[in-house]
Amino acid sequence: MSFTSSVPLEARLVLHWSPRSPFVRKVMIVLHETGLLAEVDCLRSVVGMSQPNETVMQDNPLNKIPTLLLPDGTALFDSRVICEYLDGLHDGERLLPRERDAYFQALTWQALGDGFLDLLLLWRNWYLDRGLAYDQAEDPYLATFALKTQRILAALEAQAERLAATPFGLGHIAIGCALGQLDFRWSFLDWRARYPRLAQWYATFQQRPSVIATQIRDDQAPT
Ligand SMILES: N[C@@H](CCC(=O)N[C@@H](CS)C(=O)NCC(=O)O)C(=O)O
Repeated sequence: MSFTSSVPLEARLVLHWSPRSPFVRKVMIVLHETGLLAEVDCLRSVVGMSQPNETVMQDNPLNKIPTLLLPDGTALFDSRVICEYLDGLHDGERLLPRERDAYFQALTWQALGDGFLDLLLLWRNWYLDRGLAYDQAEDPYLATFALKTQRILAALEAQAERLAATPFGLGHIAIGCALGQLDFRWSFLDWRARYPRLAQWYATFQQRPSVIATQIRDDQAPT
């Protein structure tokens, strides 16, 4: 992988990328885990819910990253599609298992992790845009974001042992990226004390080289 600010050569994969996007991080973890990192050029792309990016939108009308460009110009999105595509390009252990029950378990965990991320991004935009405190109880949206967060964490706490006992895969990656986002933007929530088994699973997740190599960071690109 190399990082570039111009449109790269053909015959390589190009990823609309940001170091502060947890959905991009899913793809980056998959690239590390599968040994495909060297096949991809990362194009720093700044997007936001109120920040359309013409270059990204030419490839993905949703204005979202990650978006992956194949050598023939085909654009793949979203992170779920990209991760599954990459998982078909390597000979190692699959991150999306082929066995039916395990496959649907992984997809459901991925849906939970991705849904949690969607919630966290919406929640932050909601209170910052309105100049509110994140937990202003009179705002029904903020109260519901907070409630759903506790319910998601409680659901994950109940599944922590199962997560630990299941071979590492895309479901783990999505959930780990959501918890990483919680630490990155919501460190004041201190969720570990209330959900110790999940915290234990997450501590193990954090030790993987692919996870260490893809820490979310704010590069201060203008928003
Ligand atoms: N479901 C999408 C979500 C991607 C997403 O929301 N990405 C954010 C950055 S973390 C984004 O592109 N936001 C810009 C926008 O919503 O216009 C995925 O899994 O890739």
